[in-house]
Amino acid sequence: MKARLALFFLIIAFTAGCVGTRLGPEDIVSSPQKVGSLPQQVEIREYQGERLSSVGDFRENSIKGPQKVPLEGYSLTIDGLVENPLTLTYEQTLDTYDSIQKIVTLHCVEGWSNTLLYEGIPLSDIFADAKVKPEANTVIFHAFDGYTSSLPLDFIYENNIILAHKMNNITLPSERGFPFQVVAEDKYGYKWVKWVVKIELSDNPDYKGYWESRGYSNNADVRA
Ligand SMILES: Nc1nc2c(c(=O)[nH]1)N[C@H]1C(S)=C(S)[C@@H](COP(=O)(O)O)O[C@H]1N2
Ligand SMILES: [Mo]
Repeated sequence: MKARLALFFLIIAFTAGCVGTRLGPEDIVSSPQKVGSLPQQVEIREYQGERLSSVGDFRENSIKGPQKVPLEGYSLTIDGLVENPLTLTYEQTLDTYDSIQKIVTLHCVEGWSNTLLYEGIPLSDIFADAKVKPEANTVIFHAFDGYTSSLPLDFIYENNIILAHKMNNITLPSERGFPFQVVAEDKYGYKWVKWVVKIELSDNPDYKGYWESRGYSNNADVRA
């Protein structure tokens, strides 16, 4: 009898442990959909014959842990070296700009990587509206958790870098950067800023973001 009771508690503890440490797909798929009245979304794991990683496959190691950005009061700001600074709500951003899809792999410096279908707005479309000044050459992304990172403006144009709002066909889960994440393809994960609140056009190519100022390369090219 005592042994049975012990086994019972062992199972409970084990189950609780699993739930506590691992994010189940249910948590992820259901959380951001409360925003507005979006229809139920289902994560895809395959696209045009290619297997995709899951939104739950990422290691969560953000500098201040996962952020829950409230849409109430949220705005995306584009400022710095622009003639026409922009302040857009989440809805305005999605209504104003068309999105494109890309399958892209994120490589973290820790050695893991994930390949997903990202959907987002080409930054060049937003920059066209903001009227980037000719002296701008660097784009600094500011996040809700105080994190920053930057990319060369030319790199963004040449690779048609997007600001993602969906991954694997579902709205970005809060852990993964809702409402917006930079999809800095071919650059290490620390350039993929999550929870973007401000995009600043700058003329300082030596700007150093959070990890860059702690010794990581500002170039961040993933070695092929
Ligand atoms: N705002 C913000 N964005 C961030 C980070 C962060 O700490 N804060 N971490 C970066 C790093 S190091 C990686 S590898 C990618 C993916 O991190 P994740 O696995 O925690 O989602 O997000 C990047 N974007
Ligand atoms: Mo990372």
